[in-house]
Amino acid sequence: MITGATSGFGEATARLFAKNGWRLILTGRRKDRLERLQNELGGADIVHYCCFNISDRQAVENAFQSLPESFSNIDVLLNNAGLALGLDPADESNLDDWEQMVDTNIKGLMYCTRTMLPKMKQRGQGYIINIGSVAGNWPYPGGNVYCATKAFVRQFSLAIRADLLGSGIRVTNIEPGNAETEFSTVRFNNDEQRAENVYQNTKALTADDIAETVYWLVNTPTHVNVTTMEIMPTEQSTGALAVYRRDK
Ligand code: NDP
Ligand code: 8X3
Repeated sequence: MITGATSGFGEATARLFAKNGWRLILTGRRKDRLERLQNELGGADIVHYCCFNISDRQAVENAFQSLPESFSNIDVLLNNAGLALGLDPADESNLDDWEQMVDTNIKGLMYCTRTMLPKMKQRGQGYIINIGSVAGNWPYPGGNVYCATKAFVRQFSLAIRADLLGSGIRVTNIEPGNAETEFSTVRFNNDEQRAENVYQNTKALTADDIAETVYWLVNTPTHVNVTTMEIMPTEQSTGALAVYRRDK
């Protein structure tokens, strides 16, 4: 099951897994894209899609409860749906944007995980792969709530691993750096020029890089649990700590 499969990492992962013979449950809000993917990747026997807003707890529960029998045993949950909105300093940020990031990146991921875990535990197997971010480790100006949501994803991943010890269920938090997807278009409210600038004159990660990472993780032996994986482009690094200097 891949949340946020209508673009970026989620879509690339869906394509790679379908190519390798997996059956998929794909989610997102854009039904036209889900329908198109279902048709492209082999039809309703191979791909089941659920169109819902992940921040709507009831909708998440309904989607899981109404899975067809043949799709009801989930081997891998890729908690990928998420977004950043804005890059303004904390005192100027839009509080609605903050709420939407919390509702999507934190609550949506919580709802999917909690709704799906009991069945995985009952089966004694499964894999939860969360998409965190370097932003959860390395705060930056304007990142404020987005960074904080991804720090949640990191700590939640580690903490549920502790709960699941002995269950046979694996948990990994992937923490990508700069990757060219629709991420910046969404962050900058469809300002394409501003989004393009993020990837200009630098070689960013691609969605396929993350898809291949997910595929590799899933194919490691079941006694191996990669706990966290931070992946940056070669052309990205951390910066120095900032020091404020007063005018003389
Ligand atoms: P995209 O914008 O390309 O994809 C985001 C996906 O999330 C879409 O499929 C979107 O589907 C889905 N989504 C967003 N909000 C909701 C919602 N409320 N309900 C259901 N689905 C939702 O970006 P990426 O592929 O880059 O992002 C995927 C994940 O990777 C996110 O969690 C992001 O924070 C993280 N990430 C991205 C990085 C980057 O630089 N690109 C780096 C590190 C982490 P739809 O709009 O159809 O609902
Ligand atoms: C996305 C990467 O650095 O824009 O999580 O926050 S960054």
